[in-house]
Amino acid sequence: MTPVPRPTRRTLLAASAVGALTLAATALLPAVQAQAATGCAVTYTSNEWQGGFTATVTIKNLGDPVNGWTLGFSFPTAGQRVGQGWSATYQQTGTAVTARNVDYNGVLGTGASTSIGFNGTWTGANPAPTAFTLNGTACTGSTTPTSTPPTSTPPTSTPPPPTGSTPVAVNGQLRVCGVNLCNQYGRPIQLRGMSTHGLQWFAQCYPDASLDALANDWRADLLRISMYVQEQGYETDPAGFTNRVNTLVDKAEARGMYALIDFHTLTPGDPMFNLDRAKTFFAQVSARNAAKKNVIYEITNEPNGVSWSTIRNYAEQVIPVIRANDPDAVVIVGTRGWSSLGVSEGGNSDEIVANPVRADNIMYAFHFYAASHRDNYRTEVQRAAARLPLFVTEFGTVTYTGDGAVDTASSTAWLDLLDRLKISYANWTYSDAAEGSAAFKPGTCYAGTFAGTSVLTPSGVFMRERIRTPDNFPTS
Ligand code: IDC
Repeated sequence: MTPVPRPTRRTLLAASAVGALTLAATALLPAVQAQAATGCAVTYTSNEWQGGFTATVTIKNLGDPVNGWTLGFSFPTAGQRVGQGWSATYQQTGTAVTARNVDYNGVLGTGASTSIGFNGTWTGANPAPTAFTLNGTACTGSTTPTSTPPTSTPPTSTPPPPTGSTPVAVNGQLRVCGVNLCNQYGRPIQLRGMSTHGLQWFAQCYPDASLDALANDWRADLLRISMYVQEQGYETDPAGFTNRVNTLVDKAEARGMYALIDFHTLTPGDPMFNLDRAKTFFAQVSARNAAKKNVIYEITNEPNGVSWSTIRNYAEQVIPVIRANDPDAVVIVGTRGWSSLGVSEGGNSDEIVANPVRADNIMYAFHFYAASHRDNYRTEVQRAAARLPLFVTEFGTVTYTGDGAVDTASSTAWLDLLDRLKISYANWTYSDAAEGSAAFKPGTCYAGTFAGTSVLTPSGVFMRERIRTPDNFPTS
């Protein structure tokens, strides 16, 4: 019998340096014992930089179901400290750390997994922790598969022909391919749809009848779910807003539409202000919606007054939280100057090309308001689109205030450009707000009829005409 090679400490550290490290049988025991072990298995992934790191820990329960758990582990060096965490409550004494479940992830059935994470600091070296335990039982199990394919690997077999005709039935799980958004057949597509207004103000605009009209009368591909964080939004009731978002994800899915989950930061413009909230929110929605094919994550709406490097740092902390639960979902990152690729603050997309977010399967947001943003913005989008995957997650036919008259010429120029470049878009807003950007006349939502043109504003009429033209999704 060929002896199983025993991994050395050095290979363990080398694996740690490239990112994902599976602590199977704490990687130091012969493989045969790892297979025999039960209890739990832990995967520890860390992204580190000088002095700091973000860790993601996936816990798999291989034993009896538990209701409430404590994960224990030890840092190999005294210089490693847990800082801000999410999806668990952390305590550290010396090098020993415990992480206790929070209320939504305490139940772990046999074979179930959950992901938690934290930001930490280190001095000297930052090796992966050892001696993981779950409720006191050593986690010597193996997390399978041990060779998870990278998220950008194209499907190895051609998917079968679609069995339905909705956008999600035809296109399936999306992924970024080059500078495009591609469908399950690996072909570039454009999604066209509408954004909700702030859920805290316009919940009455999204009953079933409204989503039926969006799917069947407007024939939209996409619903952007705009969850403000401030302005009486998420921060006032995290569980309530998370539920509202999930409900709309389900309603979009039931009608075959994609759902873009918009963490609608706006003021303050520094996404870092909401970093902890973002981690908590995205840990929950990505765990809950991981199996769905229709979910796209937009991690920050419109960063403003901050550098690209700050936005990038935010993205590189939030994306791993999503990936830990939903590894194949597309994630969209906001850009500098209210998602203008930097243009509204005197920059351009070169800063992103020079320092892209270090993650696969991501796109960059571009926003415009047609009556305010014209040729110089269009020129930059056309230039950037050759180098970066772009998604217009929000735009208006009016001025950037969200009000005023439709600028038909500029809106048409914009949408013709986006169609030609196959850049997906969502229009602000599918609501009856008393402002020019709203698609419905004031009072429509409480009246409860959404289909047809009689309930629409000029912006609504214009957008419905653009969106309801036939899609052209390749299926082979
Ligand atoms: C606007 C709404 C308006 C609301 C305001 C408050 O239309 O009713 O009072 O937000 O925050 C954006 C933002 C989006 C803005 C929109 C129009 O993403 O939240 O909505 N806009 O001003 N960026 C550029 C324009």
